[in-house]
Amino acid sequence: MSGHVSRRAMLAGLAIGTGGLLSGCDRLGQNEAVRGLLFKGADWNMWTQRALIDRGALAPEYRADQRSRIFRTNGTRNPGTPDYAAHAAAGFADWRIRVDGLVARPRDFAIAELWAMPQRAQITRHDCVEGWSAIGKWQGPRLATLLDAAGLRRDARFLVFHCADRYAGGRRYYESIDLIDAFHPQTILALALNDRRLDIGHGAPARLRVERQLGYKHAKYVERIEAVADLAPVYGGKGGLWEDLAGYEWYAGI
Ligand SMILES: Nc1nc2c(c(=O)[nH]1)N[C@H]1C(S)=C(S)[C@@H](COP(=O)(O)O)O[C@H]1N2
Ligand SMILES: [Mo]
Repeated sequence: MSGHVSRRAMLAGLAIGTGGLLSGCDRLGQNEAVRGLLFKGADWNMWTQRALIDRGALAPEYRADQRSRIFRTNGTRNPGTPDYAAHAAAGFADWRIRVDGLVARPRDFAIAELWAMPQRAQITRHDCVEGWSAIGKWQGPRLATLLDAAGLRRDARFLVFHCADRYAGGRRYYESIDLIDAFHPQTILALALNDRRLDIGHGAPARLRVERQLGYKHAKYVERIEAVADLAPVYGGKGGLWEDLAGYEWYAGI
């Protein structure tokens, strides 16, 4: 009820009205407007405030010499469809990532356009729920740059990543994140791993990096990013293929 409304307002204010606020947790508390949004509502308890501030914190970053010698692949290692094979053969020159749903200007991004955007590189540790980790350097534009270009609407609350690969029964791999993760400074659409263009195994031509969460959230083979108000009507309704099929947590914080 009112809790729901103020949470939405807070997310909209943080993510859209004040882009960049989440780049540091001390700045978060220093801004008058945000402090008002966060701390004045009677329905906001201390736990919620702490949780939100924590969500803006950065994942640890590592030195180049700490990178894993082998960064294994997991899940789909090649979507294997004729369409994907044709794109791969053409070096993904015609691949487009569609950004649509609750945006003012739905649009397609070519991979070359993503390379032309300001890039962020980060050396982070990937943690898979199956019990393996690897440290690698990821590079690409911030997701925020695409969302700003498309004009995210104020009623948007989640971003759904539709992938090119399908699992048994023709179910598409998909994942979703909220606006805090969407505008987190380390959330990028990675185009390169360890200074090389992403290979097919790691999700070419573009895959999500959402560094505060487990591996299955990092959607590979992204072909569409849809802004929605509610996850219930999307595929199985739980916000991701493994959430739908295997009961994985939607928020897989690490
Ligand atoms: N499209 C798609 N994305 C995916 C998966 C997948 O099967 N399909 N597997 C997920 C899982 S469980 C993990 S651990 C990582 C593995 O990424 P990597 O292959 O680059 O190591 O991708 C995630 N993203
Ligand atoms: Mo995983």
